[in-house]
Amino acid sequence: MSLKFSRRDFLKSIAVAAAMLTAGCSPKRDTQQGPVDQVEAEKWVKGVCRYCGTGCGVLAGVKGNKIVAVKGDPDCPVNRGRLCVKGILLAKIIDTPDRVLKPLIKKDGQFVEATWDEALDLIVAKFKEAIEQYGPDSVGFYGSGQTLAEETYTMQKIMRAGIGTNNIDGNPRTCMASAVAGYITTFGEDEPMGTYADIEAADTFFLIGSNMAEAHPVLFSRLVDRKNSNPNVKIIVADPRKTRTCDIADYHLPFVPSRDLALMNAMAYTIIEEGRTDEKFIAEHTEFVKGADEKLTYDQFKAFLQDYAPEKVADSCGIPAATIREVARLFSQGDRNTMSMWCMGLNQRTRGVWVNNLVHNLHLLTGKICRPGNTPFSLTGQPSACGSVRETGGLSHLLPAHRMVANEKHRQELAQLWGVESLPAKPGYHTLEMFKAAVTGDLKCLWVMTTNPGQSLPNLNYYRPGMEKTFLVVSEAYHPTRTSELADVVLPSALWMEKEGVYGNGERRTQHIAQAIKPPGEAKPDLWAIIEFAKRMGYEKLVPFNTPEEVWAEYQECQKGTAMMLASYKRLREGHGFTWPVPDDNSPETYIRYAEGYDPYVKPGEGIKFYGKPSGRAIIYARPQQDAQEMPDTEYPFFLTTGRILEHWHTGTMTFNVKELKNAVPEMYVEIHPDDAARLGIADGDLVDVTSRRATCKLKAKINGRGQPRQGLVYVPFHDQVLERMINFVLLDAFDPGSKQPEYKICAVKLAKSA
Ligand SMILES: Nc1nc2c(c(=O)[nH]1)N[C@H]1C(S)=C(S)[C@@H](COP(=O)(O)OP(=O)(O)OC[C@H]3O[C@@H](n4cnc5c(=O)[nH]c(N)nc54)[C@H](O)[C@@H]3O)O[C@H]1N2
Ligand SMILES: Nc1nc2c(c(=O)[nH]1)N[C@H]1C(S)=C(S)[C@@H](COP(=O)(O)OP(=O)(O)OC[C@H]3O[C@@H](n4cnc5c(=O)[nH]c(N)nc54)[C@H](O)[C@@H]3O)O[C@H]1N2
Ligand code: SF4
Ligand SMILES: [Mo]
Repeated sequence: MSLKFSRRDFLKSIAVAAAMLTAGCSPKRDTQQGPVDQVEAEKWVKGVCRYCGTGCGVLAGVKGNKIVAVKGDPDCPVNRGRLCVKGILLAKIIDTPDRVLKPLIKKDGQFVEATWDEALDLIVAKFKEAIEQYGPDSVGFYGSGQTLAEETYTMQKIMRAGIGTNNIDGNPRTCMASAVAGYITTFGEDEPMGTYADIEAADTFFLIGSNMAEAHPVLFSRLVDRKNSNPNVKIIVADPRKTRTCDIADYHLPFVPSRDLALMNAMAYTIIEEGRTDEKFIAEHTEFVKGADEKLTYDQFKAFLQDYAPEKVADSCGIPAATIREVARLFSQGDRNTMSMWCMGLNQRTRGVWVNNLVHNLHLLTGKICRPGNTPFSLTGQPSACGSVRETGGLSHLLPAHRMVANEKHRQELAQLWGVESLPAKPGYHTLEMFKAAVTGDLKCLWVMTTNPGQSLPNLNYYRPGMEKTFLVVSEAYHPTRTSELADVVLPSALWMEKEGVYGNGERRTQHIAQAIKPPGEAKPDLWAIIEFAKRMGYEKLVPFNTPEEVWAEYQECQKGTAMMLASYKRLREGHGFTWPVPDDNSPETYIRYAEGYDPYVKPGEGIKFYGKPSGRAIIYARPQQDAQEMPDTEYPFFLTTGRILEHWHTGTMTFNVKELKNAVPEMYVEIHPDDAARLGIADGDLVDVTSRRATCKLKAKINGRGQPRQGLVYVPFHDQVLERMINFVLLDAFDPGSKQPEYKICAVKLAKSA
């Protein structure tokens, strides 16, 4: 590995960065990429990209106590040296003027610097007082899919085994909860059965509600490679908006928002009607269910689908029946391998779980599952939503290693392991409930870590006053943010490679991040703050560890006896990530779960076994079309959807600190269909009022931009920090009754040129 960038590398890195800015992915693998103004390093330290769930391996070039360059790790199987523009520019998020360097305490409305002792003593006093007066459920923790696994594991243990409450939730509730519930209801176990390697083995790709080109750019580049090297590959993109992902699509289905339940039922109808099912697979490995657990026969399921003939639903979906039939045929064609990928377009919905079930249905009906290139693969958004939250038990209803709070046996197993009598059985608050309890005053103390809910929750006019009212602790790397400004105490956090720990990406790959540099000022790893808090609360016995490695060793004990065994620290330090299950240090990583020959928990002769279900069978669900909670009407005639763009990350605390990214897209905007704009007399660049029943945002119109919504739909990215452009004020806070995930993707608005 060369320590110095040559002039050629330097020029190449500029060219690569430029190509990515326009295309969203790098043209070639194994290129060396680093920030253009920093070209020398003393050593390269192995880590994982701070941003998306793709989980690209990185090497951080260190000189003194500075990261001077970041390049893709050529040995990481995820990206093989590639990075997108955000990854390349990661070094620039570290030395910024808005880093928090000392604990801050709010006094008379002003933040004043404090010592760690003062800050922690105050937090402990407030938590103890609330618990004594109002009980353990009067406090809560709101975490993130961007924490390290060790941080969330430790915090959830303290909340449950120490304080005695399940009030621990996190932003994966706003992100992955419907995918989790989809996998669990259908297969009995969370997380995908396949891995990214399925991309290189699939022929038909069904992308629905995912803008991979901008949200998972390096993974998208693997899809581009697959298509370029194999002319037989066909890509179907189902999204109400034409996105950059459609650039490589053979079919784009711009259906009416929220009508994808009907769309996928129509595909299932076609597959059955035209005899394109795998009857043997259905008979051996599936059963049919309606509602929660009402058993159906196959014939009853077929009868249910009669309402969804493509010809019957074409108009309401906005997609011609012939197109629906065509993509159903492509999906189910016998000699082709089919991989589905989806993301927030399905999850952030009041019927997010159902619509997840419907993707699984298509794979189960056709038997296109648990074989290379055949898989329903939910794309994970955050770098460690899987590794740090779904796996560690970082949501109010989960316990470590995919156990459930509602399961008494699971609670007992962990109570025994942790040396406590019992764990609380009462369900904790899910995200919106937790922030609502802050509004109503039921939640007295709230600790927020590695997330920015003051900007990222929906219906902000309702929730922000609650954050101000409750005793709010915010662990942050930067200040002010839209959440830290509402805090009573801000704790300065070490960022990314200023600390050591583990991330788990969207393909079950557990990867280690080494510490490359020391944090600035008095910033500390969040794990340190959590352990100090625990000790001061009197829970010394629950935190018999000081290092992430020691936490990991205990966490591995919790995994024993489950099908979710992760790699040891030794292996993680040395290797380039392992896709679990890896039952011991000699086990290879697992490519395909539930399949004999791949999954160590499936015995010889068992073939395919969905062991998450007592019957060993996966469930095909009858799920009817249900529209979004708030559909357009005469007063609010447009659908509004929200999401991401390539250059920015969520609330922008990191990416607006990188001048190349900030300059690329300095402010957010509203994408409008040209015909709608013409009708309303709106020209490109005009300031537009986007108004819902809850609030108005003022945004510049973007017509024929990189994304083109269908008629009647407008789109706004949610990265802006300026109050009048923060679209989350406009959104409603309806959520899925099963997963409790908010419906960020759909509400109704009206548009008018700003006065
Ligand atoms: N650059 C960048 N990358 C990121 C992130 C980031 O902030 N910036 N965040 C990461 C995170 S945490 C996440 S969760 C992922 C999200 O990744 P994606 O889900 O791919 O991105 P989004 O832009 O949120 O939404 C995807 C698409 O859903 C579509 N959609 C809207 N309504 C519907 C509907 O009714 N049905 C369907 N099927 N689709 C609909 C939208 O038009 C949009 O194109 O991105 C990750 N990657
Ligand atoms: N309108 C709309 N809203 C959405 C969505 C949408 O599609 N549309 N998507 C939702 C989804 S999927 C998601 S995942 C959420 C994301 O929403 P958030 O999690 O609220 O957004 P981030 O900007 O990722 O917040 C992470 C915070 O952690 C801080 N940070 C970074 N590193 C560290 C660290 O090591 N320690 C600590 N303590 N802090 C650190 C960052 O500065 C930042 O403020 O947004 C949700 N909100
Ligand atoms: S694709 Fe995702 S993980 Fe990879 S470099 Fe870009 S933001 Fe980082
Ligand atoms: Mo997310």
